[in-house]
Amino acid sequence: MKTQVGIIGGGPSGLCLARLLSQHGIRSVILERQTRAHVEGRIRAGILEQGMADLMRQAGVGERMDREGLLHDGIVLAFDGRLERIDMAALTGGKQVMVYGQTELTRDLYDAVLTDPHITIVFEASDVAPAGFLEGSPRLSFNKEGETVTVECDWIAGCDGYHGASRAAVPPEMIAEYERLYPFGWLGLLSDTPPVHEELIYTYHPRGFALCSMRSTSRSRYYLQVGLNEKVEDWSDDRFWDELGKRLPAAMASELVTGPSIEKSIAPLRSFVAEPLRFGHLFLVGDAGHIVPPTGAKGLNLAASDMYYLSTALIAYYEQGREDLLDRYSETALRRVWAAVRFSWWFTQLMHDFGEDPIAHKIQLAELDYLLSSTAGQTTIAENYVGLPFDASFV
Ligand code: RFL
Ligand code: PHB
Repeated sequence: MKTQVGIIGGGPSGLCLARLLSQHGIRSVILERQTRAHVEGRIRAGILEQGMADLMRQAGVGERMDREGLLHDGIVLAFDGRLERIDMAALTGGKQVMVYGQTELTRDLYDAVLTDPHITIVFEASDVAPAGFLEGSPRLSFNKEGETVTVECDWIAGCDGYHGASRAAVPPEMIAEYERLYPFGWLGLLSDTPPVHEELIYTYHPRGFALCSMRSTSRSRYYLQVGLNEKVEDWSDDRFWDELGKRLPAAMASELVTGPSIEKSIAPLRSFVAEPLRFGHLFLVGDAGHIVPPTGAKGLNLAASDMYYLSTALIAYYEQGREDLLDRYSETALRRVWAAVRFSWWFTQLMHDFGEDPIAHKIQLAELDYLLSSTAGQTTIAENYVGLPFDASFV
C-alpha cells in the first residue's frame, strides 16, 4: 500500500485529521487496532470548546453536532453548601462550550471517513509498527488476518492514544516525558435521567469531588472522586446516587433524579507530556503526546489544536511545498499543551480532596471563596475553561 499520510489510531484525533486533510485532496490510511463498535462504545469526553467544534465543521461533519449539541454559557462551582455560577460567556466576550459526547462525534467522523474517497481505514490492524521515520523512508507495517501489510507514506501521524505504538517507537534518548499521577480516580455513571441542572456543576466536598454533567436533556453523566483501589463492582447504582447526594449542596441533592446506570467505569487521573512532538517524519497528536486529568475537560480539546496545527502544516507542505510549518509544529502545539496541563492540574488541585491535614481543606475553601468573589478570579477560570486560542501566527 502507498499513501501520503499514514495515521495510527482511529480515535477522534486520527479520524478528524484524516478528514481535514481530505478536504484538500490529501490521501491517508488509518490503522485502528479495535473495531468501530469498540471505539464508539468508549464513554469519554463531553465538552467541546469552540476550536474543536469549528474543526468538526471544517472537516464537514458538524451538521448533527450543530443540531443536537447543547451550547453552554456558564458552569456552576459548588462548595461549602454554596452554589456559585461563573458566567463564562459574559467574562470572555461571548465564548461558549458545546455539550456533545465523544461517542456521537466519533460516530459522525466514522460515517464520513467510511465514504471518503481519499481515506482508507483498516480496523483490527494488529502489531502496527512505524519505521524509517528518522531516515526519511517512513512506513507502517501491520498484521491483518495473519498477513503482514506495509504502508509506504510521506509522513506518519501518531494518533494512537496514551498506550499506542507511535510514541513507543521513538528511541528513548530522543524523547523527554513529564508525568504526574494523582492519588485518586473518577468513577463515572451514565444514565437516562434528566440532568440535575441545566449547566455543569463542579463540586468540592470534604468527602471528595463530584461532577454533574450531561449528554443531552435526557441523559446525565455524573462523576465521583474515588480512591485508587476502588472497584466498579463495589459501587451499586444505589451506592453511587447516595454518595453523590451527600456531596452536592442540599438544594441540588433534592433535585437529583436517579435511575439505572447504562455505563459505569473508573478512570485514573494523570498529567503527562512528551517532548518534542516530532521525530523526523513522525508526529505525535492528541493523547499519544499528552494527557490531562479530566477536571478542565481539556483532553479532546487539546487534541484539537494539535490536529489544527498539523493539518495546516501538511496542507502548506502539499499545496505550497513549504516545510516551515512542519518544523514549527512541535513547539507551537506544546505551548498550548502546557497551558492546558497547567490549568487542568490547578483546577484538579482546587476541586479535589487530597486527604491532607485540615488546614489544606480550609485553604481550598478560602481560595474558592476568593476566586468567586473576584471578577479577575472568575475570568481566569472562564477564559481557560472556554479554551485558550490557537496561535494565529501559524499560517
Ligand atoms: P484516543 O481516543 O485514545 O484514540 C486512540 C485510538 O488509537 C487506537 N490505538 C491503536 N491503533 C493501532 N495500533 C495501536 N498500537 C493502537 N493503540 C491505540 C485506539 O484503539 C483508539 O481508537 O486518543 P485521541 O484520538 O487522541 O483522543 C483523545 C480523547 O479521547 C481524550 O483526550 C478525551 O477523551 C479526554 N477526555 C475529555 N476531553 C475533553 O476534551 N473534554 C471532556 O469533557 C473530557 N472528558 C476525557 C473525559 C477522558 C476521560 N477518560 C476516560 C480518560 C472524561 C473521561 C472520564
Ligand atoms: C463529561 O461530561 O464527561 C465531562 C464533562 C466535564 C469534564 C469532564 C468530563 O470536566
